[in-house]
Amino acid sequence: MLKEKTSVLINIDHHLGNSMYGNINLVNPSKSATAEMIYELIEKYFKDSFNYNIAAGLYTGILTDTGRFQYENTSNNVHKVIGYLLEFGVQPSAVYSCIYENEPFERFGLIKLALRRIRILKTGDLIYSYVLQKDFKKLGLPFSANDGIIELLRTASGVKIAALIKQVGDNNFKVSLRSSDRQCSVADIAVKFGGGGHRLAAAYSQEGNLKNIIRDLISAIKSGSK
Ligand SMILES: [Mn+2]
Repeated sequence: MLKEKTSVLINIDHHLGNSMYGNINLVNPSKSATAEMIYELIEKYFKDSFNYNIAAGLYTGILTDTGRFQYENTSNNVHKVIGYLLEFGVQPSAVYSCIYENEPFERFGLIKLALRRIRILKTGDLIYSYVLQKDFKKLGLPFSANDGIIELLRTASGVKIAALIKQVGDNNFKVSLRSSDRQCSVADIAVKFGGGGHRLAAAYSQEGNLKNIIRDLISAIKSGSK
């Protein structure tokens, strides 16, 4: 007799725009990080199995998903979770150095390109730049090498929105958005393009050429600020 194969897809996420694709959907945008939610599941059902490796993984997930504890949904609770994880011997300075001080030299080439391409709207509504597939190819870098560039753009003083446009296919781009202005929700902009995220950090994908992506982004921002 053939045994029927069954599987259950559990979707765990803290992002607002989650499409609820799982059989079970644990989606809670009030959480600081997806790893915080995973911590709570382990805490509830497998508390005895906590060890250094699990703690280090969850710590890393929380550190990166909160943007090093900078996003506005970074909560009192997530810091309590961090306190608990540290009891297992996780060393913040060692994890930090592993993740953020481990850059291959080629990555500076990518940052250099992104900085050179920066444009700022005169209105101060937007600073943006872009990275292309050929950049990654030329420098021998994985796509993830763009991590952090958007945060760099966001540090510009007096600019409301930062955008990094990333080519992911011949005619396909992913746009990451950050807002430095609490009144200005980049999730609202991302949703217009079928994406999602949080008020201060969101993303969407769009087909077209670079020119069109930039044009549509600027017009969405302009119509949003009216
Ligand atoms: Mn996140």
